[in-house]
Amino acid sequence: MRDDMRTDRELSLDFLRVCEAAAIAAARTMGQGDRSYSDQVAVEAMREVMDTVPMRGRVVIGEGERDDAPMLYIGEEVGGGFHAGEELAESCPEVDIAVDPLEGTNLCALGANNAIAVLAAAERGGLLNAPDIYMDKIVVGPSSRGVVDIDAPVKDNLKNIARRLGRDIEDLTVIVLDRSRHKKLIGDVRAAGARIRLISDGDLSAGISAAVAGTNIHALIGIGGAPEGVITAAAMKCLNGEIQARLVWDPERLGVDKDKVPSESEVLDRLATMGIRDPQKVYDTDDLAPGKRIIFAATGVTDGALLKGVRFFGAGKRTHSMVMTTESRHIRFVDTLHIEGGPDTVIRF
Ligand code: VTB
Repeated sequence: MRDDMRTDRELSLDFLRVCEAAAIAAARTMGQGDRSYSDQVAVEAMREVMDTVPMRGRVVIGEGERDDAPMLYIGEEVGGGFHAGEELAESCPEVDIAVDPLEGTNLCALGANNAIAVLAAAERGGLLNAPDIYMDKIVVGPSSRGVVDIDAPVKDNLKNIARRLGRDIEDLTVIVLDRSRHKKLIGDVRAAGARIRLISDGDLSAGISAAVAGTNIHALIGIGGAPEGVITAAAMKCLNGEIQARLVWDPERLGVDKDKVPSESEVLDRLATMGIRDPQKVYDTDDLAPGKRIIFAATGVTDGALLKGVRFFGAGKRTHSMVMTTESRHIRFVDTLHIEGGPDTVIRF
């Protein structure tokens, strides 16, 4: 990297501001019961602050294709570097960005736990350009790295995780999205003896919790979105965790009617145009986030296992975030007071 370029550490603090803005906007709509409105305000806030970041960013995972998404669409160029003069632009790093301005739109709309605003960034090509289809995932923390296999029976994986953590399977908690497609998985986890936390939404923040000791979450297993799998992988690179994943489009496995999901030929065509030659491939952390220089930032929207939700007080707001980079090896939990009141504003610890 050139000396005059913004360092990843500096950029990470810029991305922190981006996530904070999205989280604050979404949190204002908490409990209103309108998930698309919550999402929309998060997207708008994220997009606005993104342009103040001195970079030449390109969205690789975003709100969808250009035609359907007015903002943060895949391929959109974001960042102040595009508005700067040529000389200044040169000093703005080129980065690929994966955003989820509001992960858990339903959670926010209902005021339920674990909604977050999140993004990951890397050097060009550092994040897989994943299709917006389903993905089967298993996510574990550093202690269990290398002992799980997405194709192994659930019981074997749980046995290995328990051994690594020096406990019994009965002492493990696994997070699973509460969906009919997970009937067999849930049965297998129960039969193995582990405890389960069924969640209504939000497998990205759940995956991150699995990689942080002390959350009492030891694994995330099951089928969620592929784009979120890439962002999870970026977090795993910073947290030394592991994700294994495989794309899924078979309606039977998804437990949905054929007409609810794109047909196999449509999916395969789409994957081919995206350069994915082996649709059955098992992706590991490095396949999903091959970047050498990854930045990850997330801010709590509603209260969660790792992050507190946004709090509003008369003279401002308070946000709780995590920011990390593979370069600096710092995991920062950031508690920010955004003061809007005058000089008499009381700052509370
Ligand atoms: C949601 C969401 C997850 O996957 O479940 C979605 O809550 C896909 O599943 O956080 P459904 O279509 O069954 O809701 C995630 O978005 C991310 O992986």
